[in-house]
Amino acid sequence: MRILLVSPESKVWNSRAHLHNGLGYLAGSLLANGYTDVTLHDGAVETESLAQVLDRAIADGRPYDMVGISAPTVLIENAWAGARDAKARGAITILGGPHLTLQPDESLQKPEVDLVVRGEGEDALVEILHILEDGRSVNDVRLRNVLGLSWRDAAGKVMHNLDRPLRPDLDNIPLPAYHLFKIERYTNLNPMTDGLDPNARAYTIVTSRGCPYKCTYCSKPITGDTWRPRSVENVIKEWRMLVRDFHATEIGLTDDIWNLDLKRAKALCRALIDEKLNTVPWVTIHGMKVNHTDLELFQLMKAAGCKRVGFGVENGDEQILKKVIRKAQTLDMVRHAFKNAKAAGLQTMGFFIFGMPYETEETMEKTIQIALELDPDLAHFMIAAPYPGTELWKLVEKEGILFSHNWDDYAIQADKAHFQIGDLTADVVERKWREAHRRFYLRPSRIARRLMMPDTWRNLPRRVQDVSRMMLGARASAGAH
Ligand code: B12
Ligand code: SF4
Repeated sequence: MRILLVSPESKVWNSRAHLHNGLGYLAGSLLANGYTDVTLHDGAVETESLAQVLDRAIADGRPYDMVGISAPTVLIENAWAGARDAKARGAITILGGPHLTLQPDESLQKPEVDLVVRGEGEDALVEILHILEDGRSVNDVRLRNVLGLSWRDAAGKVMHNLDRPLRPDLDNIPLPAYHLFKIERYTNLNPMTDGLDPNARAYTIVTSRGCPYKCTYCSKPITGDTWRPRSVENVIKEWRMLVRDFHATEIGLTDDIWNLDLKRAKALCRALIDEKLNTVPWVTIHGMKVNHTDLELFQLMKAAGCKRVGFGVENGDEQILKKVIRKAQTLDMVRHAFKNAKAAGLQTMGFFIFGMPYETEETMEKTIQIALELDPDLAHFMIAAPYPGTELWKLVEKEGILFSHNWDDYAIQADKAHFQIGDLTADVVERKWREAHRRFYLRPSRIARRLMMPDTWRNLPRRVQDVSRMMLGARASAGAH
């Protein structure tokens, strides 16, 4: 069976060319189960369109039998377009990923989508292919045994099988098949700070899945509320592969919360030092949770090669943090973590959200103030985006007005507010968001620091675009969706 796994091309601003860990895992499981003819198409780095790839396969007399497409909410329209291309060329189409897990029905209304996988897909995909490879149809009754699958029966009725339980034994999942990616094309983890070297090899790793916290804006449809760590040995095995086999020059941790268990986090750092893997710098991509840190952890991270840590600060108002975001952390905990990380010699990054429900101009001003006070090397200011399934989504549905029903408008790093609740208008949220960028980045000390960085000059056109978009409110011509 010829299989093509696809991540659609993204038009979301600031999207980076990160390895798609999920597709890597799916491919790893397929290979381990005897499906050896697997190709990966990551729209973020490809030069050919999906249609061109499919046409070339047909012209070569080796068409793809199955095309599996991955989609978070913002990419679902692109995923449907990809499914249309694949279906028109005779392939079976299977969609999976965060958005499909949240809204499986919507995609099964589309004739171009044959099957939808909800939740983690490694086992489900293998089970489906076992059934389909006998030449059976996508309506075969045996599909009802595949947990987490949504499908149509022979009469066309949409069926949702029971959910697949989260796999507790992550160590037993085959390692991601990164050799199938165009691995040399992943050159930066963060376009605002990295990407200095066009020949860099910047890869990501997931050391645990899930998070027990319940921040109201956070969408965790795949990894869930139960924290499932990989053993330190198993993580080191993959880390070694990234460094020794794929020559990584930078590594990013993309766990929901890699430091939930402080003891394990420290053990991982010690193992990186012992294994001499600390020569390759690494960063935390998703914010660390401040209340599971101490000075020793940051010191060990530094010794283990860590270059930069990110923290979810979110808001400068204690009440919004506690009652609206339910972040389970106080501003003093945030201050403490920043202080320790800086003392250990790490660069810092902060994530801040504007326009959560019940915010006012004053609470957003407090967010700007805390950003200025913490003074991270990099501040990511984002506008609240409600994703289906989150508490924020439910609240907006109940009490607010949603401005757009187009899924491709659901980017967090967009420059437009997505909803209004109460008196706080979109204009005020967008104005404070732009003001945050201006007041944070246009301080003389910042400008001086920025001008010293070589990438400022190397990427000048992009920098000018970013400045006009974030600080003046002008739509960037490229990248904005
Ligand atoms: C790393 C990461 C990124 C990276 C790379 C994303 C990527 N290409 O994988 C970057 C920084 C580029 C990124 C960008 C964005 N991200 Co992001 N990201 C993550 C993060 C932290 C980890 C992803 C990961 O590796 N998961 C682990 C792997 C194993 O899971 P997976 O990829 O989902 O794949 C599994 C299943 O989904 C399923 N599956 C997936 N695809 C398919 C396909 C088929 C055919 C099948 C059968 C199964 C299947 O099987 C896989 C294996 O189990 C997640 C949080 C999370 N924990 O998932 C957020 C997350 C996916 N991102 C999110 C968001 C909002 C964004 C942005 C929109 C932010 C923005 N700019 O506004 C952009 C979207 C741009 C884009 N092109 O995707 C949300 C998505 C919410 C939603 N409802 O869609 C998440 C869940 C974070 C959150 N908690 O809110 N992101
Ligand atoms: S934002 Fe981070 S800490 Fe909060 S629920 Fe999501 S993953 Fe967990």
